Amino acid sequence: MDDSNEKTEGLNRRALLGGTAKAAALAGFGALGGAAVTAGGLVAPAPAAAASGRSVTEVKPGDLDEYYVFHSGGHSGEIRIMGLPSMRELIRIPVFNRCSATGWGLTNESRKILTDGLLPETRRFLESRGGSYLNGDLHHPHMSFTDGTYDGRYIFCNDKANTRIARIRCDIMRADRIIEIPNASAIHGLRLQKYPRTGYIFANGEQRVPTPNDGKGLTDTKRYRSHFTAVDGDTMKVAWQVWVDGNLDNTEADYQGKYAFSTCYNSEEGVTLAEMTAKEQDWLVVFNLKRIEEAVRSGKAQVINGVPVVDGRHGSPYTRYVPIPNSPHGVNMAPDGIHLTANGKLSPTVTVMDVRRFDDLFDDRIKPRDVVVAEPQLGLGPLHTAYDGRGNAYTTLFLDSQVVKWNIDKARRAYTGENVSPIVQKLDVHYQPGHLHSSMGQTREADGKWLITLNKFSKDRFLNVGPLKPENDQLIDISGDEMKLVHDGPTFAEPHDTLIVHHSKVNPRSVYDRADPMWEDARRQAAADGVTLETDAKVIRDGDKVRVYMYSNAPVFALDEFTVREGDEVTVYVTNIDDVDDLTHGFTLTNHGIAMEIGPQQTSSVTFTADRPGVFWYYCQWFCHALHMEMGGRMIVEPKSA
Ligand code: K7E
Ligand code: CUA
Repeated sequence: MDDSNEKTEGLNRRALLGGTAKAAALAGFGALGGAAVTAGGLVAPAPAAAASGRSVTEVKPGDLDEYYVFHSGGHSGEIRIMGLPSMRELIRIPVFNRCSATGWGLTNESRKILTDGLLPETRRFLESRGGSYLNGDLHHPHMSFTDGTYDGRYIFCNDKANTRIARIRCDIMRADRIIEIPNASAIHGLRLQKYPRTGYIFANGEQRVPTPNDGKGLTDTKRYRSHFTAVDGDTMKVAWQVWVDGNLDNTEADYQGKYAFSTCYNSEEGVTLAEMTAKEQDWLVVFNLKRIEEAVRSGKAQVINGVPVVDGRHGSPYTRYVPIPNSPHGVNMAPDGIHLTANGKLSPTVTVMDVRRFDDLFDDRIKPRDVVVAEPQLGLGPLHTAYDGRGNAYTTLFLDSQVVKWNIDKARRAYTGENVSPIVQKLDVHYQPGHLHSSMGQTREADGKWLITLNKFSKDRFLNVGPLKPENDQLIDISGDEMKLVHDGPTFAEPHDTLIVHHSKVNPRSVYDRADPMWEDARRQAAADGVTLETDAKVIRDGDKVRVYMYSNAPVFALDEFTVREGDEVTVYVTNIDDVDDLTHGFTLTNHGIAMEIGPQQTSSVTFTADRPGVFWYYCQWFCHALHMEMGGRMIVEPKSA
């Protein structure tokens, strides 16, 4: 399709459809596969033609990418790191999922992280189910900030499925703390305090549930609440929560450290789809951080399940509600520190607010809608907006299967009645985009070079791999006046959001620090057993508990056999004493469902019951040496009666 035609006729067609946008949108959401065709009236899209001639995405063999991309893994529960512009997947970070390769969810160290932060009632619930959740729904990874830009310390992310937040250390690219959020249900939107630093993690409990959710008043929906949560990113403790009206969706923070914002749908507070979408307007909730902190400090909050909770429903001093048409979804702060957009989803509009007006709003000098400075009609199904740092915004149009580039200043002028169109260009993407993200675009240092759109449907873009198709993450060059589609990237379920971070911000280790807190328990136990992890190979019997200590040094384990008795509870500690970049070992115990990684200078451990007599070989599954195949040993399990 010719984009220039689309550019000139686009707005009129949308305006025409505007009145029925909601109906079209709802119909489209019901029949997603064909939505682009039915709702937008579009013909089949043209193949990606923009990359003609030179390939701007090529990273030659041996060369490095310029950016890290931290890609959410959606309901796979993990994060993937990609390189940009190559879009090569570099590695995966297991977070809420189990990982066969690394033993995440199996090792004592990772199980501790997965279980320590669970609420007591959840631990009881999981006791008969292996102790920890097996799944997660990771939507929103975000890097910690200092002074409005990424500082390379941590990545925080949410688990919508099981109401959790994880913190990932960027020095080793592993989670070190995962907490379950009390009172709230289904943490969806997650963003970080940008200024002066992170600071707070802001998290939206999307679903409304009774508070406390203790089995009383189950059908009294007046008692249902959505909780907005602020977590202290340093301690990973919940700082406070706020009750709001409606269902919280996405969230964002300003560059001044004064306010957080959340989009809400279901201002109707209904429990069925029809009830939830009945009204033409929902809202953006603005949270006044100082006032909330002050209320918590002076004891005005009620403590529910150990968390101070303030009532931020309509009329409270802690919040203001800005009406936004209709079921707004994404909320995105521009790098100029001034403009905030709420994306209409069921409305073809994006609402632009000037955050400098929020002080007046809280002092009741202006009305909520007075903070709105533009509301351009962009197309059908606006979900998320990104920025290039040059005054332009890029919004995904889910139903139209397009990205629309528009100019913030022109949108403001159009709002005051000037006859100017803010739309710069519309580009077809394939298909149905959700999030999009520009390089460094959620920081003060937005550099306007790249844009990734995360498309929910790939349909015909790749070889048919069966009924379940990959998503399609498309790379768009935004460095010039025109957006150019330059790469199709298939991904597994399901990137909702992504981060494009310049490589200079991130500096991971190549080998572990022996003092790493991750295996503190192993260190303590070894000391109690009189064992030095790095130099001892020992089997310690303690009743029917057996602790096996060994180190590994390519291509040998320090123990080539150990003997236990049927029924023993066995813990194997392996310390990789190789001090060499990229020299990871593994420990796989045959027919016991056990495998774990042991990175250079790392200690890993796993506990199991040796409940079958026999000979079981263990081996190193990480190719480490010319004699890697020979790196192994035997666990001999003597029968009880012997
Ligand atoms: Cu739009 Cu969970 Cu950020 Cu999906 S959310 S698209
Ligand atoms: Cu050690 Cu393979």
